[in-house]
Order: sequence, then structure tokens, then C-alpha cells
Amino acid sequence: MRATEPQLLGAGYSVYVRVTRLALIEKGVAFDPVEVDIFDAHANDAAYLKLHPFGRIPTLRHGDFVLYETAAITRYVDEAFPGPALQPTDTQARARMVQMIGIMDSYLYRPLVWGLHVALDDAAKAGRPADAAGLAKAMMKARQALRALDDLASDGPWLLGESLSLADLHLLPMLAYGRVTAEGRVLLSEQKKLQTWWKLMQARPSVVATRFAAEAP
Ligand SMILES: N[C@@H](CCC(=O)N[C@@H](CS)C(=O)NCC(=O)O)C(=O)O
Repeated sequence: MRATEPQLLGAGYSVYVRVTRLALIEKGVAFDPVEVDIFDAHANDAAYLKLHPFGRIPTLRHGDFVLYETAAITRYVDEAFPGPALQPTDTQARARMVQMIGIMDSYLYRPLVWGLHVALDDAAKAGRPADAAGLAKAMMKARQALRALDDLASDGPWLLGESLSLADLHLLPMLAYGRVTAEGRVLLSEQKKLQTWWKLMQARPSVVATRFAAEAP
């Protein structure tokens, strides 16, 4: 028997948990947030690893249905609940959405979030300069991914055109951490469509409600 209110296991600082929260909020789905901190030993305890064998976040639990991998979760949220559709019905537009989400996961997340944001934050906390070669490599890779996304983006208002989609919700949290750094702000300023899109996204209540503590207003 499926419970009506899903549980979202994760932490508020996580990029992928925020993607999922954005989808739930945009869809108008009430959910129960359950704190799982991956930097805490708890995340690797046997109970959590039973739900998510890779020990990452988020995991969604809906009744006895357990799902991990953010792109699967957001598609499930879109299809399992009433509310505004977050995926195009047109076959090519839907394929474009999946392609863009794949680019974000495979080519943007690591260099932008870990290669820039986390590397600079760790260095600042340790009172030492960040590794210049590592930063340059991360910049190069993040720039390549952002350029590809900007090339594929529609002329607006949203990444796929007239309707907000899961691609918009997937990109926002990665860019939010990227933009905490001066380097990330430079990277975004180079991509005109993405820059306009970023500003538009800031007005959405779901985006305001899920802002990271580290994010500049
Ligand atoms: N492919 C996973 C990635 C999830 C992921 O990497 N989550 C991060 C937090 S944003 C995490 O759990 N990191 C812990 C780690 O790297 O060990 C998904 O789409 O859900």
C-alpha cells in the first residue's frame, strides 16, 4: 500500500537533494524530509546502505517503494503525482531534456561543485591557496559543459522553451554552488542564455525556499 506523503532522505546542503526538493515543491507535493548527512558516519550505517548501497543522497521513499538516483527520482515525482507537468510530451524535446541532464551529471557537477567550489572552500578554511593547476583544469571542464548547455538551451524563458522542466531544476543547484566562487561567476557570465535564465530562476518561490546557506543573495 503506497503512503501518500513521500519521505526525502538527505541534507539541505546537497546539490542533488535540492534538485529533488525543487521537483517536489514545483509539483506541489507535500513531503517528509529525513536528515541524512553524508559527512556523518550515519550515512554509511547498514540501515541507510540498505536503501542506497552507494551511501549517497538523496533517497526517496514512497510507501514501500524506495528509489535513488536523482534523475530517476524527479521523473518519478513528475509522473506519480498530480500537478504541473515537468517533462515535455514532444519526443525530441524530452530527449533533449534527458541529454541536458546527462551533461550536467557527467560533465558539469564534478568540475563546478568539487573542482571549484569545494576546492576553494577547503583551501580558504585551511588558510592556504588552492591548487592552481587543479582550478585551471576544473575551469576548463566546467566551461566546456556550460558552453554545451548554452548551445542546446532554447531562447527561453526556460531551458527547453515555454515550460519549466526537470532540466531547469537539475541545473540550478550546481550553478548555485559554482556562483559562490568568483571563477564560477565568470563562467556563468560567458554564457548569455544561461545568464538570463539564471536571473529568471531566482524569482521562483521553490528556488528561494531551498537556497544554500553558502549562497550569495
Ligand atoms: N548519481 C547520484 C549522485 C548523488 C550524489 O553524488 N550526492 C552527493 C551529495 S550532492 C553525495 O551523496 N556525495 C557523497 C559522496 O560523494 O560520497 C544521484 O543522481 O543521486
